This record gives sequence, structure tokens and C-alpha cells, in this order.
Amino acid sequence: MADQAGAASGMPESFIEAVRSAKSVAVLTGAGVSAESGVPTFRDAQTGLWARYDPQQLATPEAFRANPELVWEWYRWRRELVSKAQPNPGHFALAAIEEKVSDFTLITQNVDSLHRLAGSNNVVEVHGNIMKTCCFDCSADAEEEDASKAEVKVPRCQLCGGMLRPGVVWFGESLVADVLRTATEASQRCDVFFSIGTSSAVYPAAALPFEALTHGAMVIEINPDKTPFTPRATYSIQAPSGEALPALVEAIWPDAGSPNAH
Ligand code: BV8
Ligand code: ZN
Repeated sequence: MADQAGAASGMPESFIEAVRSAKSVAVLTGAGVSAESGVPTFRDAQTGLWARYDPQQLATPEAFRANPELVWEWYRWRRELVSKAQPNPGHFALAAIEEKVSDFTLITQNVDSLHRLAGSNNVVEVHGNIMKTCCFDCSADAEEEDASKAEVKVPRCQLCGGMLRPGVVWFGESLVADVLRTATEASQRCDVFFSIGTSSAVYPAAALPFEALTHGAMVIEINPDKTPFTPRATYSIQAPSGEALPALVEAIWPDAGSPNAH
């Protein structure tokens, strides 16, 4: 049963000691970590123009085959949004934790590059990156300028003439095998696993906290809402990650300095 650890105060000593002495830490982040940077989560109703579309309907190869112009319009809108977003204190706190732990892996479902922008190094992007572009037919990577010409509704591959697509993993597509293997291995070997800002609804990423648990890790969930994983968490911190993570760093590594913008 999850033990409620207070967001800022009242973290049990057992919790603080376990995280401070951890040799290996793995973290899974979801859209909730970027929410405080102004990047809408998948659960949030899409704003404005996109309110009438369900992301799970648009982020699929079928949608792209049926209407590549619409799918590109959606991704260009999201790229614009992401390019204006800045990391928030939650991102910086995770970069600070990486400095304190010898074996640290940050597994993210987010496609927005904010962890790297905040200074995290060992980032595993299990669902790709929205700023990347590749060929839907031959999978060749494409240069950014090929895709950014807004007047070209569906950019074409210079190698095979196929349609270019955003470099993300769509629903119904398999994750890149060695990326998933790296994430799974990190989840299996860690002493402490954090599941932060994710609805724990999308597989196989949602299986990673369970992997950590069955391999003996302490699993800490940080999410203002409950998720299907909450009852299994060792500790559940029900607070926004932008508040909980800096408080956790402060409580566990007071010398780490404030993990806000560097
Ligand atoms: C695959 C990139 C094999 C694209 C994304 C039936 C049962 C089980 C599984 C399936 C099924 N049918 C199909 C599947 C498989 C499917 C799946 O899991 N579907 C779910 C919906 C049931 N998975 C796949 O298709 C995966 N591939 O399985 O391959 C295969 C092959 C062929 C056929 C079948 C299977 C590929 C999944 C990857 C999809 N791509 N992103 C893009 O971005 O455009 S997923 C996308 O949605 C995100 O990357 C993210 O992973 C997911 C949304 O999840 P979250 O990140 O958790 O975000 P969400 O909005 O859901 O939640 C936000 C959370 O934050 C909330 O809990 C909220 O409370 C919290 N929060 C809010 N504010 C804060 C906060 N937390 C902290 N602080 C805050 N301030
Ligand atoms: Zn091609």
C-alpha cells in the first residue's frame, strides 16, 4: 500500500535515507512533468483548433496515411508550442539528482527535449522526439529544413520520395527495440524508481514501474492525481512535480543548491 509522503515536509526518514543511499536510480516521466512548462498533457482537452481531435486518433500511422496534411498541421502546431516552452523546477531538480547518483537513467515518454534543455544527460526518449523528422517509407532521418517549409504541407524524402513524418512513436507502432531494452534494464537494476507525471496508461512504458517493483526497487510516484499504479507505489507524493521534486532534492541533498533555473 502506498505510504503518503508529504510533498514538501513530512518525508519519512526511511524514504530520505533510501533515496540518499541509492546507487542506481531510474525515473520515468510523462506529460505531467512538462505541464508546468505550458506543454498540454495528453489528458488535457486539446485547446482551440484541436479540441475536436483525440490525440490517440491523430498519433497513428492510419491517421497519417488517411490525412498526412492534418497530422503535419497538428505536429507543426505542437512543435511551435514546444519550441517556446522552458524547463520548469521539476526538470532542473531531476538534473540535480543525476549529479548525486552514480547510476542514473531518465526514461521519458515526453517528446519535447525539456529534460536535456534542463541539463539531464542520460535521457532515454522511449517515444522519440517531436523535433526529429524521418521518412515514413524508408525510415531515413531527414534534415530539419526539409520539414520546416510550412508551404510544403507534406514534405518528401530526398532519398526515396516517400512522405516525411515526425520522429515520434505512434500508437500501434513498436518502440525502438534497443531503446526499450535500455529503459527496461535500468528499471530492473535500480534501487529506487520514480514514476512522475504519467497517467500510467500507455504501454509498454507503463510496465516499467512494475518491472522495478518486481525487481525489488522502492517505487515513488509523484502525481497530483491517482493512477492505476498508485496502489502499488511504495510512496505516493500527490503534488505537482514542479513543487515536489525541488522539495525532495532540498530534503535529501541540502547541499545540491536550488534546482531552479541555472
Ligand atoms: C506498442 C508519441 C506494440 C506521439 C506517444 C490495449 C491494452 C494495452 C495496450 C494497448 C491496447 N491497445 C493498444 C495498446 C498499445 C498502446 C497503448 O498502450 N494504448 C493505451 C492507450 C491503451 N501502445 C502502443 O501502441 C505503443 N506501441 O504497444 O507497440 C504494438 C504494436 C502493434 C499493435 C499493438 C501493439 C506505442 C505507444 C506510444 C504512443 N506515442 N507519444 C506523440 O507525442 O504525438 S504516447 C503519448 O501519450 C505520450 O508520449 C505519453 O506516453 C502518452 C500520454 O501519457 P502521459 O505522458 O502519462 O500523459 P497523460 O496526459 O496521459 O497524463 C499526464 C499525467 O500527468 C496525469 O496523470 C496527470 O495527473 C499528471 N499531471 C498533470 N499535471 C502534473 C502532473 N503530474 C505531475 N506534475 C504536474 N504538474
Ligand atoms: Zn525515404
